[in-house]
Amino acid sequence: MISYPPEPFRIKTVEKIRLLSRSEREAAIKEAGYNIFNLSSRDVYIDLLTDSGTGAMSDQQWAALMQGDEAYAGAQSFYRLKEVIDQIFGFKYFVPTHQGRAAENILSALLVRPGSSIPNNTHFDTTQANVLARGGNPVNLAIPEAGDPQSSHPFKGNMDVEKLEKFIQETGTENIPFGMITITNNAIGGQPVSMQNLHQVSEIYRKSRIPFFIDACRYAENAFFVRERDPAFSDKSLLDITREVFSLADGATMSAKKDAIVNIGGFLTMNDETLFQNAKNELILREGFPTYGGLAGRDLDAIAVGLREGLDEKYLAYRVGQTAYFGHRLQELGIPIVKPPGGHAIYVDAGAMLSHIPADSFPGQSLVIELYLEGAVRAVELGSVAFGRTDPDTGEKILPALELVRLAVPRRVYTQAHIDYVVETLARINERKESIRGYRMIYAPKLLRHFTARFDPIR
Ligand code: P61
Repeated sequence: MISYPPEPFRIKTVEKIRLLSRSEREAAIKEAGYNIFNLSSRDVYIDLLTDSGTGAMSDQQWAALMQGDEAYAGAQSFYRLKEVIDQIFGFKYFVPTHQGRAAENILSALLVRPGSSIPNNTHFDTTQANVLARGGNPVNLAIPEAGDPQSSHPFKGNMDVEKLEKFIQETGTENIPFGMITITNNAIGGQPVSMQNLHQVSEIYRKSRIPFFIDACRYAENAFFVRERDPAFSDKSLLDITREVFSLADGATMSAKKDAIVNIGGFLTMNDETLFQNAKNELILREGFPTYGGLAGRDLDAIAVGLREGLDEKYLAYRVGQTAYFGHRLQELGIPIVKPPGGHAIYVDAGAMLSHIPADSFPGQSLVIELYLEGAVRAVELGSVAFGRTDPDTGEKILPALELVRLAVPRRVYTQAHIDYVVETLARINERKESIRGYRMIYAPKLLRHFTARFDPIR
C-alpha cells in the first residue's frame, strides 16, 4: 500500500460541488447524447475529464494577474514571461498563443504540405488533427511496450528509434518537414520519455536535417520521472534536466494549461529566425500581436509564475505521488490500468475490463458513461471514439491498439477523500461489469469527433 503524499500547500479558496441523484444523472447523460463533453459542469461531482486548464492557481499567480500589463505592444508581461521561458526552455524565439493547439496550428500551417509526414512517439489528438487538417500524415512510432498496458517499462513513452530511422529512409527527408516527440506521452498513458531516447531521437533528426519539435505540455513531470528513474540524473536539478532536454531540439509547442498550471495559454518556441518571422505573421492573422498572442497581459504573468511553480520539486513529488496512490489503489482492486501510473492521469484499460464489448461498440465510452451514472465522475474516452478514423483513400476503419479511459487529475485541486471516492465508484462498477453494454455512434464530425459525437445505448 503506498501512502498519499501530504499536500505541500494549504487551501485558501474553495469552490462548491454537488452530487446529483441517480435519476438526475440518468436524465443528464441521456440529454447529453451519452457524451460527457455535453454535460454541464454543475452536474459533475468529481471532474477528471482533463488536467488541462483545470488546475488551482497559487496566491502568487493570482497576485501576478494584478500586475498584468495590458499594453497592445511591448507589454511588460511579455518580457517577464520571456525571461522565464528563456531560462527554462532556452530557445531563441517564442510567440505566445491562446493554447497548445494554436501553436500546433501555426507550425502545421507553415510547414505541413499535402503528402507531408510528421513522425512522433504518439501524436495527441489535437496534433494529429492539425497535421491532418493540412493534408499531412501523422505517424506514430512509439516503442512496442507502449501498446502493452502490462509492461512496466520505466520510459514507456519512448520513440522506437529503429522504426524512426527506417521510416525516414523510406519516406525521404524531403517529405518530413519536421519531426516531433511528446513528453510525457499522453495518448498512451502519460508515460515519460527517457533522456537517452531524447538524445537518440535528436541525433536521428539532426543527421537527417529534420527540424525537431518537442510537444512540451508535461515537460516538468517528464523531468521528474527522468530524475526518479534514471540513476544518471538522480542528483541533477529539475531545471538542469529540463534545459538538457530542450537543448536537443529546434523548438517546442507548449500548452501552458498543463505544467504551467494556468487556466489558459500556450506558446510556440523555436531557434530558426525565418520560422519565427513567419510564425509572427501567422500569429498576427489569427491570434494577436506577437507580444500577447491570443492572451491578456495578465495571463502571460500567470504563466511566468506557473512555469516556475510547475518545476518545483516538492510540488512534483506530491503531484506524481498522488497519481501513483490513485493507480495503486485501483490495481489492488484488480482493475486493469496502464502500468506504471503516469504523471497526470490514470488510464483504465477498458478493453480488458469490459472485454465482452467489441471495439466498434466502444467499451471505453461505456465505462465513461458508467462512471457518470454510478458516481457523477467525469472521465474521458481515449480509444476508438477519440482516435478511430476512416482512411480517406481506402475507406478502411483505423482503430487504436488500446481502448482506454483516462482519469486525469487536475493540479492542486482534489484531496485524498476525492480520489478515494473515485476508486470506490470504480470498484462498484467493476463488481457488475458483465452487465454493462456497448454504445452505437449516431453522429460524428470528421475531425476530433469525440467532442461532439452522440451515442445511443445498444439494448
Ligand atoms: C488533455 F479531451 N491535452 O490531455 P491545448 N499536446 C498534448 C496534449 O495533451 C494537449 C495538447 C497538445 C488535453 C486537452 C484536451 O480531445 C481532447 O492547450 C500532449 O488543449 O490546445 C492537450 O493543448 C493541446 C482534452 C485536448 C481532450 C483534446 O486533456
